[in-house]
Amino acid sequence: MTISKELFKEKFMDMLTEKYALSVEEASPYDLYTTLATLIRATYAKDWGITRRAYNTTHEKQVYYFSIEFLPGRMMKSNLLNMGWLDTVEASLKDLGIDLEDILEIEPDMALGNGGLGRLASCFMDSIASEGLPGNGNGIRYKYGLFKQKFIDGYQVELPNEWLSRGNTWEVRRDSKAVTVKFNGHAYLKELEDGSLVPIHENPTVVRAIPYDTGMVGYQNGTVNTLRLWDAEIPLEEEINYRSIQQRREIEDLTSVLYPDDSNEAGRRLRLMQEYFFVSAGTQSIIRHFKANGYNLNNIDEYVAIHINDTHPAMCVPEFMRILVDEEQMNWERAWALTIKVMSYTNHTILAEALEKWPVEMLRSVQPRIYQIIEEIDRRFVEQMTGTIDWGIIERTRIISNGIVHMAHLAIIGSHSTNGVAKLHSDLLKNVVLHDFYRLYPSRFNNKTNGIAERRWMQLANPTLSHLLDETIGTSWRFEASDLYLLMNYKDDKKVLHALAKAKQVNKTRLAKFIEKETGVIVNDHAIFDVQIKRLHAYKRQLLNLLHIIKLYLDLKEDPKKKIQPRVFIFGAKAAPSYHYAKAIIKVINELANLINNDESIKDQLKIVFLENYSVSLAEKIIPAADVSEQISLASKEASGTSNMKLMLNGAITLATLDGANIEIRDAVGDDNIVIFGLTEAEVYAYYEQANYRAFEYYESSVELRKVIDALIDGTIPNSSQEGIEIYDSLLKYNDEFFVLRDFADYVAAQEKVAHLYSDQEKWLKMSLINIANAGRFSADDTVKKYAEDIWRIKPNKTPQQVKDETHD
Ligand code: H2P
Repeated sequence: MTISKELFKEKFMDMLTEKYALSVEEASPYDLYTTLATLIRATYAKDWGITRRAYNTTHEKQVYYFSIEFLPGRMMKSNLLNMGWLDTVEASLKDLGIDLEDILEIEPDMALGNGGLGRLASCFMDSIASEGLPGNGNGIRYKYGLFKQKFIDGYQVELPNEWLSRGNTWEVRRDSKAVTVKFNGHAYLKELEDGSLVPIHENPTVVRAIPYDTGMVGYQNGTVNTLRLWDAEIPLEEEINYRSIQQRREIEDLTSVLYPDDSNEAGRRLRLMQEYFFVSAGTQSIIRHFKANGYNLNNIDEYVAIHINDTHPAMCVPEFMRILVDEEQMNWERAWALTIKVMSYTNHTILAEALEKWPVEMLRSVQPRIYQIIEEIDRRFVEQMTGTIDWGIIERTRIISNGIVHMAHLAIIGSHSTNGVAKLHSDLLKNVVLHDFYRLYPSRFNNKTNGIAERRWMQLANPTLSHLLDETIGTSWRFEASDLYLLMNYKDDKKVLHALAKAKQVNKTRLAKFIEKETGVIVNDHAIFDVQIKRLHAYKRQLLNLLHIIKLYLDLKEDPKKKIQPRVFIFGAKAAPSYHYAKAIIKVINELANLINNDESIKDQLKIVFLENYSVSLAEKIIPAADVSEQISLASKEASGTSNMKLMLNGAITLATLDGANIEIRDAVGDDNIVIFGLTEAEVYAYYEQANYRAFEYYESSVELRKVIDALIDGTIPNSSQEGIEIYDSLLKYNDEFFVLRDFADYVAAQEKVAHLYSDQEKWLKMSLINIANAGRFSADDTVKKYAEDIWRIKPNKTPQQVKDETHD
């Protein structure tokens, strides 16, 4: 799909005239953006059609990745890169007096996700297409996506993120593919004259689900897959049943926001409805598609794989059963065997939030027929297991117990594969969290360590370093991330190390300018850029980072002559709207930032920057400029992490606990090229077993720590006494759930080591190079290939060129 400059310019100007009747000089940046977006879409649309037809004609098995979150960020630059157009377009626009970067900034982030879970889904979409694998995404087209974060007086304030307000060029509404989804009402089995039973769902609320499809363009291979996101509407023939604004609003609300407030019953119910909505719409459309194309549902498992990304889409299991049994009149046993073969499930965290549980009453009222099917699955499970194993195990693994429906149990029992997302996490699932299930189904458990789309996190985000890599090791790494390893040949090459330093500096200076523009804070761009970017959560321990900064501040105040390795601490994080404690941490970080950044005596030695509204686009700006990657969760709690991989790829040195994929990063780079500290997972579990952690003892026995903790409540940090007390209490009164005090001294020592290492620039640069060179193993391309081979059993389709040759399309 290459294009010459001349042809591009001609097409671009024609499109501008066609769309707006404007010349380049007259057009606003927004006009230019939509013109370019329209042209891009029109260009890949042909391959999109070819890809779809190829999947239909070759009858290759396809995977459908069901996820309540997708976090693609901006699409324009990624599409240009993957089409092979990026350089030509950039140069052509320059000829026309347009800076591509200005146009790219117009695009709102497609932020239909929260953190790692949704971003992983989007990296996978990119990689699945880039590997030419037949794969589709299935999710919800949230009108507002994740909230827009503002800081007002240091507090997080959530504003609606109106990403669709000016339309979305990438999506195609497909009215002809709409399906209906039923909620509420009453379900029962009616006995017919011949004695057979038929399921009846009386008085349901009927909602029309409309798909909006977005092309997922593969990397220079002509494959364009589909991300299908569902919107809810009132069906025309049902309008009479939706007379009040209130009733209409309920339907609108279904796809309004990601994660409705779950601190109240109405919010939780809405969330459950959202889950059934996209599960039912997606599953129905898959089966309809395969039926329409003449497939036999009796061996649907040879054509379809459905992936349940975390427990949110776990109702795929009963919905698939409902369609096969109720609508297609298949017998239960056959349908169940097929369901298990079709479904697979990924667990993304051992925290309770991932193991969703719904009260029986709520599930029954939201979808009574689905509840009946779950009950039947549960009944058969208990029946099948009785007598073969301990009753205790059955009690702990069954789907419905004590009035609660356990969605993870449903996903495991109803699928052939359960995987964790890093080695340690998968081991914990097998040995601890899901151990009972592992005893029942050992062969279903496996590990798939997460990966990242190196295209976005290096080629798009870091052109400076990308060019240096091209000059040093050639361009093959752009296609095959493992070729980054070629860089190892230069680990002692002073010229390359120097060029690496220069590239990092360019990125740091750029970020410093951005920081000044956004926050007014002027940072020293020769300081260590120390970065922690991820959801704000107690287990991720932004608090540990905060306490260390307080320590540095107190040290400098105590001894004004003290010199430290200058640092800029950079944070990016959103707290869930009802997560009070996380918001308190944000407030205290912001107040400390205010204090330190305005303290003349501190000068350039210390700065804190908490950038608002952390997002994929913001991450693309921060990551290339990072020196230090903070991966400091309590060991065992971070399933994998993926910012650790992105930062490593961009040459940051990881400062980490032995948690999640940090362990695999350590294995990849070796102990000398990472800074490890803190409790191990085994030590954490030993504390749990012996119940002998006493946070107070750490406070009591360390003068240094005491000073730091007291600073939270003694007025040192202004305007945050309430929040300071809350955090203080979490540590001392409630015994510090995430062992922050236990790891503090170790963390301080590790940070001192970082400062020391940084002072020897040559050594630091070599470490940085070794990190970049070894980041290839975390390519999502490889991760999806493993999913494809081991779990989904799908193969890359014919190349579009082969298809073109055969079909003369
Ligand atoms: C979660 C886990 C991460 C993991 C990611 C993708 C839920 O993301 O906590 O450890 O890497 O899924 O598997 P996050 O915390 O960023 O929302």
